[in-house]
Amino acid sequence: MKNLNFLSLFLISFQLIEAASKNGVRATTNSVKSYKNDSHANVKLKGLNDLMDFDTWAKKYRKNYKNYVKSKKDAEKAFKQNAASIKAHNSRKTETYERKLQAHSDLTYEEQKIYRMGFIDVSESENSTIPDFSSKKTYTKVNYTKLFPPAKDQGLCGCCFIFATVSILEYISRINGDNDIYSEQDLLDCDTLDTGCDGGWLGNAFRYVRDKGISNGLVYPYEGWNNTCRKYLYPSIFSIGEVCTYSLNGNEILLQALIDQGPVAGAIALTDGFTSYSSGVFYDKNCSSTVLDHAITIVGYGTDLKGGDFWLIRNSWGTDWGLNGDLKKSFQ
Ligand SMILES: *[C@@H]1O[C@H](CO)[C@@H](O)[C@H](O)[C@H]1NC(C)=O
Ligand SMILES: *[C@@H]1O[C@H](CO)[C@@H](O)[C@H](O)[C@H]1NC(C)=O
Ligand SMILES: *[C@@H]1O[C@H](CO)[C@@H](O)[C@H](O)[C@H]1NC(C)=O
Ligand SMILES: *[C@@H]1O[C@H](CO)[C@@H](O)[C@H](O)[C@H]1NC(C)=O
Ligand SMILES: CC(=O)N[C@H]1CO[C@H](CO)[C@@H](O)[C@@H]1O
Repeated sequence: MKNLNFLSLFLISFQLIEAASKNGVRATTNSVKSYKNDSHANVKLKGLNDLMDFDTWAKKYRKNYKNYVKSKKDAEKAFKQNAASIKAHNSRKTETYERKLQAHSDLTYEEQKIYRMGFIDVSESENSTIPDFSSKKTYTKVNYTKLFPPAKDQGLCGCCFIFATVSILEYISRINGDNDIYSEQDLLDCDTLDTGCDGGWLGNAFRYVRDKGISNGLVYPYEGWNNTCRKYLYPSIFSIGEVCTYSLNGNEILLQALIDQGPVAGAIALTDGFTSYSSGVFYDKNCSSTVLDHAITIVGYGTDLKGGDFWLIRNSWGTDWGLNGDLKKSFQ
């Protein structure tokens, strides 16, 4: 079993949330976020646009409303509202990003918040003195995506914090030349510091890996709901040493962390626009608070002619979402 002696977990605060969603956010941490039969989560289709009607869309994503979180009628209603909102957004010349229909366009924004996020912000920052990023290197852009496997899909289970954690471990594996895939299901089933599909904290997930290690994702694959722990069947193949948590607030410190340290596990607030992001630089003027509810990985940054400076965000909603699973988020 490989053991890394030191791992810094950087947590950042993105100011990105709809004012209207503030009250709803916390409530979701107590609700059931798992659904056992998300057969649609891994459908991968490219080139879908926002002009499909419901039946065409449902067929393309192989939707089956016999065993789903809502009825077909309610799904169609939500779909139509989403499609209208996407169309209106995409027709506005002032927007710096485009939206599209996605595999979960039959969920309302409120339902997306129940089933698709799951970051519980315990506002812990054990290690308050941020390391001295003294390299003083500067680059106009950084893009670590080649050092990650393709974006994975959490399905209808609020365990984004596990995917963000595992993505950092898989990055470490790639810089070590191992190309391992690690098991989100291991943490989902066995990390009792967190609450599986009901959400959790990045720091706890990293601590689980420190204490118990993590299994091979190819032999203990993702199922999308909290099942019984089968760690005894699938022993750990990797673990980490020390876990440190820091809050990186501000663009400068995050830039330097990305250059000196590599990708950063963090969290953002989920907005309606985010759920249907397609391309361009995501900027949501409704964002005002520091309430965070969705864990992601910051895998780079760059500058776009139209949208300006952006962070490159790796999400855990599959490769069909966004830019092959990524989003460019404005520095603003
Ligand atoms: C999941 O859905 C499939 C197809 O609709 C169905 O055959 C299966 O019984 C469902 N499983 C559960 C656990 O509901
Ligand atoms: C981070 O904080 C933990 C808990 O207080 C401590 O054990 C650890 O030594 C600290 N690490 C660093 C690098 O400061
Ligand atoms: C990052 O790199 C990947 C793989 O090399 C590439 O496909 C992607 O377009 C890049 N993203 C950005 C924002 O530059
Ligand atoms: C921003 O908030 C306003 C008022 O709550 C709402 O009407 C609008 O749709 C929101 N914009 C986006 C992009 O979600
Ligand atoms: C991570 C997590 O929440 N695991 C739970 C999954 O469900 C079992 C059985 O209900 C719990 O014991 C685990 O704590």
